[in-house]
Amino acid sequence: MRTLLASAVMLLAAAPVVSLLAASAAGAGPVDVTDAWFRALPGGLPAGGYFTATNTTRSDIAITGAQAAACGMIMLHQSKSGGGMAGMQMVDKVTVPAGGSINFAPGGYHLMCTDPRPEMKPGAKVPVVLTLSNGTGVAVAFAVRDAKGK
Ligand SMILES: [Cu+2]
Repeated sequence: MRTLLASAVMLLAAAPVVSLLAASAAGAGPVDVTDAWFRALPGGLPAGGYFTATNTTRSDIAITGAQAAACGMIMLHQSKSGGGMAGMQMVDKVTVPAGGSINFAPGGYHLMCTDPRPEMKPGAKVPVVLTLSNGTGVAVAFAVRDAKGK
């Protein structure tokens, strides 16, 4: 049984690369994304994106980027020493360990959505595709909250 399961996992890992257009729905892919939200700020300021990513496979998978029509540009960022624009840096990738999860949260890793479009307003949902190191993407609907995170 154990061997069968391992074989199934191997087969899944060897599945053909899925294009971003066919990105898997949240909850169905190698990386599950939950509690996804943006903090929308007034005045065209960048919106921070937060979520929890869980790797359901036996191999490390990295989040390598994101695409979102609601953002002029969207990047992976990491806050240093508690936050503020000056305390952030771009990162190339964030590894989600095999069978583990990682939090994108205020003060740590986050998506940085610059030049947010009008649809980035509290109460709305905006689609994001997270790109993964295995060549697939995860489509996630991010809830938009206000500056207080509500
Ligand atoms: Cu940032």
